[in-house]
Amino acid sequence: MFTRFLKSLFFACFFVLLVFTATANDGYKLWLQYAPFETHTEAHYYHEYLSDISLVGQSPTHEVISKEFQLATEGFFKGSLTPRIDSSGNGKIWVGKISDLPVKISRSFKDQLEKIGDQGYLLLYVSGQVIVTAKKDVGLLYGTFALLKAIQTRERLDELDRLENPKIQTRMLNHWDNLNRTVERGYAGFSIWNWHRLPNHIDKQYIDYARANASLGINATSITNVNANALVLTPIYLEKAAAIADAFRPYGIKLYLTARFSAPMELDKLPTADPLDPAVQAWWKDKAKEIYEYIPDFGGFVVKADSEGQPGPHNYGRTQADGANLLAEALQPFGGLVMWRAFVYSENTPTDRTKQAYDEFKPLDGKFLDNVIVQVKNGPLDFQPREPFHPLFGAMPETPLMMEFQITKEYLGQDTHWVNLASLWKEVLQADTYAKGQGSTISKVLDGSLHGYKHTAITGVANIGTDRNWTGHPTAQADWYSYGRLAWDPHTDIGQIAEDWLKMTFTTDATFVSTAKNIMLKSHSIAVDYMTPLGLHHIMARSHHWGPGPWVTGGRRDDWTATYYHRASEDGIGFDRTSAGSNALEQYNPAVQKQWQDLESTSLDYLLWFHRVPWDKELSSGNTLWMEMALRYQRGVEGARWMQAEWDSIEGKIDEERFGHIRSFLKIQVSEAEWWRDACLLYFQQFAQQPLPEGVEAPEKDLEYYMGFRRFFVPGI
Ligand code: BDP
Repeated sequence: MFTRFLKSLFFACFFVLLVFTATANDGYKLWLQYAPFETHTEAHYYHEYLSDISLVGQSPTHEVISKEFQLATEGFFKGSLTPRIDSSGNGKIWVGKISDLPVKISRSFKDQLEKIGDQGYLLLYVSGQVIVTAKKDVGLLYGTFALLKAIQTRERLDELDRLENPKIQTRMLNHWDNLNRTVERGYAGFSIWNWHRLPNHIDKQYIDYARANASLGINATSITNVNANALVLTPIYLEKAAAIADAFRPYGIKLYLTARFSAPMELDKLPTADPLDPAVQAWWKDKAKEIYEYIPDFGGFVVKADSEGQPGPHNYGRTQADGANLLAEALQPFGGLVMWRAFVYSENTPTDRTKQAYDEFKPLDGKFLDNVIVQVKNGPLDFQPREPFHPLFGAMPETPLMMEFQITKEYLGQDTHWVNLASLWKEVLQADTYAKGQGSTISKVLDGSLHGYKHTAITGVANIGTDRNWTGHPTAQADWYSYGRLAWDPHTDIGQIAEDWLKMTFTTDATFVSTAKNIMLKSHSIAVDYMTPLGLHHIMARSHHWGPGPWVTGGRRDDWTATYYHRASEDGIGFDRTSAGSNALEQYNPAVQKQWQDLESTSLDYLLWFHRVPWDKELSSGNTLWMEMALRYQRGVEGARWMQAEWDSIEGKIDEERFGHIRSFLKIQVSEAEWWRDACLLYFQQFAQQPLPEGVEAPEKDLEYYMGFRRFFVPGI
């Protein structure tokens, strides 16, 4: 009786507290808000579990788990509940390794338990207890986050029965962060790695970064720019890197560094960096040994070589395999991996740039040591708003390939546009390479099931910086989140991901969730429409890539201009990549070629990527090319306005701070969408020589204005 009274008093106080607490939210807590329950029923229901937790076993990861439960409970109950966490084994929530499970459970659930891999976990409701179990500590951590997610998204706990193993072994972030804390293509402030204060100061942000990643199962991070500085391989920096690695270890995150190919020359004055030179080989072996003395579980190297001015094996007439194997041999005794990027293209534009990586790597299939993974961008050019998938994904059965996605939005509106990248990634992951007949999707290449790769991995170029909310645009947190979920399982439904993210980050309010989810799922095609419809690509402003620049031409190299890619003239527009043109199409499986070789049947989404098309050509939509282009640009602008109106319609459902932040960015997005439409249509109209079709708004300014538009200090370069 008395306990019931105390309990009621507790909930009464809890809700009074809730009502009188300010709701300002700067977004720092990401999707780990652990926001207070919104109804009595919810609070009652979860209270029973969260007040009584058994955590069996001891390790640094167990400590992390215990802290996370405390943090979550504090959030859910506004600090009015401190969970009892003991090791008695009687808690309503029971967390512990399989080896610690009571015999009764391990016997009854033997089959399920045997299916749990090294990084997997099982969430199970048995006889009044929620069991979180795993083979290894890291699985317990992932399982704990999965349970907390179930609570955040208001799942019933007495129905839990979820066995999860990640589909891809290494799920990574690549930071393009320089040692001076600038971030290449970073739009959310400076680098979070404060090298100057390391190794002695471990910033709280590193820990929160590790928590956020662990909550998604991200288990690797490369913290330095691919345009690498050899200094990071010197003792001064290795000591600092080791401090970060120590901080991340309990969260199951391994540290990688980028390796500059010419490091032996720069750091120790060797006369060459030739991969076949014995002194160079010895240098890398010593260097690897030294690194492992600092970081015993060092993940390995990420390498950009022979690309955009970075040194590499080409400097010595050697192949990419020679280069990768040099580093792989050095790391091999310690179990390290080399992630060798396929983003290699010549300084002189000898052929269509989109063909060069395939030409270079395909003949090397099977020639890499078995601790090398070749890291391939999703498309053959460079993270454009929409590209066909990279042909290498259908061509390397003997060499493990990993995916490189770009989470930062270099070409997609940077920090101020709301573009849900999961849609773009899903398009790529589902694409069929036909490498082993129909159904040979990129997901299956990546998860190793298609070719039986020994190593499987995926990476995303991080969008994280020192901005209080980590990612600049509050909705760019969703890209980090979605990337992590797809890395864990590339087959995950992106609608579900969006829904989970919204509920965990903002509120479970049904109207809010369905409206915002709808915006998210449409946002990518809207951005493609107002930036690069119909397969247009690389028409952004020079160098910083912010805003339109279809007129960009001349300069040091052709394949860094817009005119090289769109080739607009009075006869038409588009890059012919069929056999009549650069024949890049030939790098795909014949079944894929079939989809794109014929102008008439090519999806309009890729039309100008593969074909050169006269302005008056009537397309499958019934419109001429010019009309279709103009209407798509217009549709994109209307889409952005629609996003704005939809967002306005859910005002009041979440805190004013994040609502207002997104609202102001949507205003920028709409005006930049108009800018894109007007600039591109005015520019292309010179060649099409036709009026704008009905329904397309007249541009506000003339072409000269857009071409002369001046920008200062655009971030990210
Ligand atoms: C391009 C970026 C450049 C990167 C390069 C890369 O513009 O800053 O260094 O990719 O991936 O998209 O190496």
